[in-house]
Amino acid sequence: MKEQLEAIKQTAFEAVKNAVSEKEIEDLRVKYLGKKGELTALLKQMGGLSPEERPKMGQLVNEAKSNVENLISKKAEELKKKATELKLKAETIDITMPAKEQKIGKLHPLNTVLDDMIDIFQSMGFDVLDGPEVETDHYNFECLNVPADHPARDMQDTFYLGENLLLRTQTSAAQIRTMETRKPPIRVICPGRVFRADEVDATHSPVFHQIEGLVVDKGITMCDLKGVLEQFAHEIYGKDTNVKFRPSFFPFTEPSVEVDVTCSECGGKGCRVCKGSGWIEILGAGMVHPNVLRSCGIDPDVYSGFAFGIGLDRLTTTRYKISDIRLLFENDKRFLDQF
Ligand code: 2NL
Repeated sequence: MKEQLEAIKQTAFEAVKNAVSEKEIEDLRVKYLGKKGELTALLKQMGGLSPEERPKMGQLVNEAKSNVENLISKKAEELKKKATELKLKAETIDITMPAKEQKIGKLHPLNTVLDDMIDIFQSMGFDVLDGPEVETDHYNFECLNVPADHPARDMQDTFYLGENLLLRTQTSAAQIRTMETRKPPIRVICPGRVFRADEVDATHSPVFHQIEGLVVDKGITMCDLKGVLEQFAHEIYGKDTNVKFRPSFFPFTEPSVEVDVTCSECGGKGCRVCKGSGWIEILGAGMVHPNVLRSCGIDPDVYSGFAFGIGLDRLTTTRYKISDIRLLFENDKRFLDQF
């Protein structure tokens, strides 16, 4: 029996020493120390021994059991540590690897130019207003002193949605509502989408964008109009840009002007962009017509004001040298990614 014990011990030690996985160690634990294990089986055979031999042998088997047990525990620990080390090594993160590029959205060029314009007017004390794109004939034309026989009212030029409903042709209506509800002093700009039944080509789109401005107070004169619009032109095009006020006509302003700036393409020499004139028209403006003030319940004998309308699309295409206005509305990602 002693030899048997010695043999089991030897093979057990050898097996534990050679084990390479945690699973293998667990199997050995069962094989030698489990309920049906080899060393346990030896203990069960002790009944056949003489009473003198029994305690001695019992001690030996128990010693062997605890030796094997210790060895197995140690080896198990060792293998577990090794496995963890391997796992950590395999999962190492290389922090020197370049990061994956995160694609983030950008502003549409129209919005970039609009934001600049809003900044300029806000710094001069203007509020920014919004209004509906579907308007009534009353707010879009009547209040603005546009007579019934004016070509703008023609079905050919305006998108009518019904007898009196239409897609606004300018953002003035939002300002008309302001004059009806706010008391002067009024200083507002209204940026927004406007619509005209134009033939579509490289410089005309049926949908485009406008910023209109309105100032009403006691004692507002043409000087205020010139000061504000010159300041605006200088902030957008730079201090060296010349600004020219040219007489013009709009039904809603009297007198009316159009404002030109030095062509930024040729510096005023004359080129394809300015059609040889050296000037680019950027906006229309004028002193608010007394009829318009009256239609909003403002007494033109007490108050006066000026208003202006700026096309956003052409400002954007000239700033970024975009050859066709339609590109602004197609939302082609390859185009938009350039800005
Ligand atoms: C242009 C001309 C203009 C206005 C718009 C306006 C608004 C009110 C009263 C009077 Cl509430 N006028 N707006 C005035 C003059 C010109 O736009 O060519 N825009 C691109």
